[in-house]
Amino acid sequence: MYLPILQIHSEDIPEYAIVCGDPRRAEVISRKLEGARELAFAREYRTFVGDYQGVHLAVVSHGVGSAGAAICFEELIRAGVKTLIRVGTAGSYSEQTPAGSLIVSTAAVRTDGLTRSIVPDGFPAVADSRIVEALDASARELGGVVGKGITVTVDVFFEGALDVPHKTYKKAGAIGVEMEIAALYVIASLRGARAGAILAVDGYADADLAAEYDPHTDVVAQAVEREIEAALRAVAKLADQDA
Ligand code: R1X
Repeated sequence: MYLPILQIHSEDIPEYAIVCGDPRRAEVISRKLEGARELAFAREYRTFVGDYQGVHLAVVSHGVGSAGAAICFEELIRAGVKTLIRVGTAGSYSEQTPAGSLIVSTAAVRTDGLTRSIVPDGFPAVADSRIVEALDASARELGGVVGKGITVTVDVFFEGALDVPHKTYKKAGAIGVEMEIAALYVIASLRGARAGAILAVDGYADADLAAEYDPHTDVVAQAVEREIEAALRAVAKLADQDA
């Protein structure tokens, strides 16, 4: 089967995939694989395949925002992917997870427009528990601060006339915010796949904690390195369980 947006063929796509927003990050991740091969680079969607500890997997970029990322998730699942792990960045709501920490997302608050258009209100966006466990264990093996909990998926990066109610989400127990996980978890549920996500914190989203936003620091780069390693180890653990 040909997937026209990603411009890939299902025959080339394995059951495991790591997805990330940034096409350049997909290339960085692919360099950790044995026999890595780029299959396509169409719009923001860049697809590699290769092996990690004997497990064949795809690494694919999905761009920024739920609507565009949803196309990537849908086509990957149509191509035969059954396990999707998002490796991304997030703003934190908590001083327990400052810039440079990792967050494993157990569920996402659906404030995005995409999932509102495909499932009813109240339908949950939840990670697969075995993926959460594998990501959490792998992240802890690597050291550094690791938080685990509910994240919020928003469509808004720069606020307009309306406020994004970060304080309310924080009060309700969410620990971070990003822009694609709700789409990932809902689409995985709809299409019978499993999904999880690990995020490198690049600053505080909470206005009371936030300094100037600078995601290009050493501490964030190191966290991105750790989350990539954690996601790859999680894929190896899951493949081992599946064998
Ligand atoms: O998910 C968010 C989005 O893809 C996190 O980083 C991007 C915006 O900077």
